[in-house]
Amino acid sequence: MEHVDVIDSVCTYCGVGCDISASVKENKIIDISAHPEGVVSQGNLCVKGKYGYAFLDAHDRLKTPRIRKRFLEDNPKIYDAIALHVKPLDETWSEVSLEGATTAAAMKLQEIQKKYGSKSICSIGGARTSCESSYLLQKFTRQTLGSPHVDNCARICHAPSLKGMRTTIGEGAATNPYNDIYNAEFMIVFGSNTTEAHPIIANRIVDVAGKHDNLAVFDVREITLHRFAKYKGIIPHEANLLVLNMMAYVIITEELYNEHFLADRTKGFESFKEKILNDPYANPAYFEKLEGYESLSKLIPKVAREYALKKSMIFWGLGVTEHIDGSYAVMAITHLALMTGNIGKPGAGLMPLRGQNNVQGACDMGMLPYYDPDYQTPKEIGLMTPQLVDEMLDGRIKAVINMGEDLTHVHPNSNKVNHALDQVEFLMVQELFMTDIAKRADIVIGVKSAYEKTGVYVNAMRRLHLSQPLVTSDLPDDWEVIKLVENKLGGNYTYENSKQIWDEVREVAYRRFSGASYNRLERHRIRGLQWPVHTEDTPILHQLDFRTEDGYGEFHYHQYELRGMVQELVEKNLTGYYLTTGRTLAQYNNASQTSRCDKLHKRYDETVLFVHEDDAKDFTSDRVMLKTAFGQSAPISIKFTDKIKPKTLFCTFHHGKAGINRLFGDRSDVFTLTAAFKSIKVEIMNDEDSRDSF
Ligand SMILES: Nc1nc2c(c(=O)[nH]1)N[C@H]1C(S)=C(S)[C@@H](COP(=O)(O)OP(=O)(O)OC[C@H]3O[C@@H](n4cnc5c(=O)[nH]c(N)nc54)[C@H](O)[C@@H]3O)O[C@H]1N2
Ligand SMILES: Nc1nc2c(c(=O)[nH]1)N[C@H]1C(S)=C(S)[C@@H](COP(=O)(O)OP(=O)(O)OC[C@H]3O[C@@H](n4cnc5c(=O)[nH]c(N)nc54)[C@H](O)[C@@H]3O)O[C@H]1N2
Ligand code: SF4
Ligand SMILES: [Mo]
Repeated sequence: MEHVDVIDSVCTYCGVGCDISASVKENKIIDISAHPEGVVSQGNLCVKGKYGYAFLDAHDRLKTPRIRKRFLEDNPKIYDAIALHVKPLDETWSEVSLEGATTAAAMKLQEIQKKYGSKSICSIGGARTSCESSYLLQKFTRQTLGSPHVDNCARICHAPSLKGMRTTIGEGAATNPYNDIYNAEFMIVFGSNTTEAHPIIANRIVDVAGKHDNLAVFDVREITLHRFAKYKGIIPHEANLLVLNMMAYVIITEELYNEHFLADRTKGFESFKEKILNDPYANPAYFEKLEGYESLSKLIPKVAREYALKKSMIFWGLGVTEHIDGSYAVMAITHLALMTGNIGKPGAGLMPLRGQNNVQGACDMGMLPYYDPDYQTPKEIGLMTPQLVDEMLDGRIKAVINMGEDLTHVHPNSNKVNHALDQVEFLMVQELFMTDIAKRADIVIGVKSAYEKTGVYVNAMRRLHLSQPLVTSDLPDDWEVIKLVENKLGGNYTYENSKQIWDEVREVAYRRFSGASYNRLERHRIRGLQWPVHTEDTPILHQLDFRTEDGYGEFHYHQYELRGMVQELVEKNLTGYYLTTGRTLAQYNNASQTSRCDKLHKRYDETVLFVHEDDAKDFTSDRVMLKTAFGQSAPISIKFTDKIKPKTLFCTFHHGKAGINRLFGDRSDVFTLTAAFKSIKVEIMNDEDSRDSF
């Protein structure tokens, strides 16, 4: 019988961080299933965990580094230096050895640094790779290149959760373990399509809601979780802060708050109370004026009451963060927990459902312009990605290092991002595939995926997982590429493996990671360790004090600002269509990995626009193009449904071909510049030609 190895590791996709067991034969994965004792997966994986490994052997996997021919022509000195390493590939690209690629990168970075200064260079990415690689990229950028400009994908994702939670309770991470769902008496899910985006967490929520009928769901459309909810909230676009302040209003006017908790653990409540009571939008009766949403005026108080009187958890997603008031809405969520004492104990707490396998880790590692590792203040604060894009347009950013973030596909205002990248002199991309951004690069270096390397990943409940290789690969790890470039810039990195980098992380970021040695992570692979990890780990945060300077939780009131759909509804003038964008189960973000796994791709191989049946009259062709002042999508097909409200539309952004992100401008969260991907008014352009062709 041929030998099959069974290797335990962690799923490479979403922030749930499921524990997997892979069966491997002759260096090929033949099966992935849930680890039988998996604390996170609990014996189940979603389709991405189960079938999402075929990308490893995709025929177009980036195996050899590439260098743009045009770049070689424009940089004859560099060409001379690496000529022996270069082999023409096609019209656009030459293949080059790793040695040659990193020499070219180092020479170009040095040239740009000399000519335009250190701050003309930036690094973006790192939420899909290991902590070790994220850590090293920010260290290299800050220390070796001397630029403060580092950022990661949290920018367009949960950066408002970090901001909102740091401001009110001093720590921007989930407070409790997923299994506390079983200890909760009441749950609110706000703007998170949990069954699609965090399915193995959703399993728990559905389980408990089925038994105890204790779930409230707020979304702008009907999602699967609504089926299991006692309170089925469907709210207008961009009304989160409105609804959340209303919940605070109910808790205050009905005196449902926890006086002891407020007195012992918080400050600023009296002034917050005063402001909420004088807030013209905070009375839930406001919804009586909004046609189609009247029932919310009764539903919101009911939810507020149960939340306040029970041991409750709140889960949220991008439906909260990807708006202009995302950070404020997160503060409004934490206010609810502070008022009711639903934090710092089992079965309660605040659960921002972070997205990528290591976006929590990338932030912890300091891949943010305003935080060094361990959320320390950096010597100099750098710019956020949207500001960097503006700097590229203005000619001040000249070089971009990109480690797995498909900027031109997933950031808003794709036309603008593309123009900005036209202006830079050097773009280097570390990737698994020739993604949209990789196609624009001067140098592209194929790297190991998570299933081919060792490293630490931090999931959405702060759980560290030491991922180990399922198969071997000759490709470099991300950190090895950085090390090579650093050495060629005259540096002194001597790391020989990821463990050596991690040991440095444990010293630099000791507040969270000092006790999390590889050895311990290995020994506790099943149970897992949640940061901060010292002698013990910390499954529940804030039990004694908040992590603000003086330990008190703080209130930061902000009034809802009338705009968009709510304004049109209140003025009885709802015109045009509001689009919201999001996810589907089988595809993952830019789909670079999932679209290369047949079993996943065939479940969702093109972008579909969901339209309410009553709006059919405006959709006269089989496909439509969407248009805004910033750009136009490709023609996309339509599906009529009663799951969304009239005049609202929903589609995904996974397939770059559809060009959905051309529609978005620079509208973004006031603090973190997180794109307002969750609501944009669009024009519909029927594609009359499409009737014949499809
Ligand atoms: N299958 C799959 N899973 C994923 C990903 C993936 O691409 N595919 N990506 C991962 C990543 S990076 C992330 S960040 C997470 C994201 O996970 P989620 O946060 O669940 O992501 P979305 O589907 O983008 O949006 C969530 C919901 O917000 C709702 N919404 C839109 N506007 C509003 C609003 O104004 N108010 C409210 N209350 N709701 C609103 C949408 O209708 C949608 O149902 O998923 C992770 N998991
Ligand atoms: N319209 C709209 N746009 C959105 C969103 C939305 O809701 N609506 N959501 C936004 C959100 S929340 C996010 S997080 C972004 C996600 O967008 P991206 O960050 O671009 O997507 P990912 O698929 O998470 O990862 C990016 C790339 O990392 C590569 N990769 C995987 N593993 C590794 C590795 O180990 N090393 C390296 N170097 N590369 C690797 C993958 O091949 C992939 O191309 O999209 C955003 N864009
Ligand atoms: S829920 Fe997330 S971590 Fe778990 S198997 Fe699915 S994609 Fe992987
Ligand atoms: Mo995300």
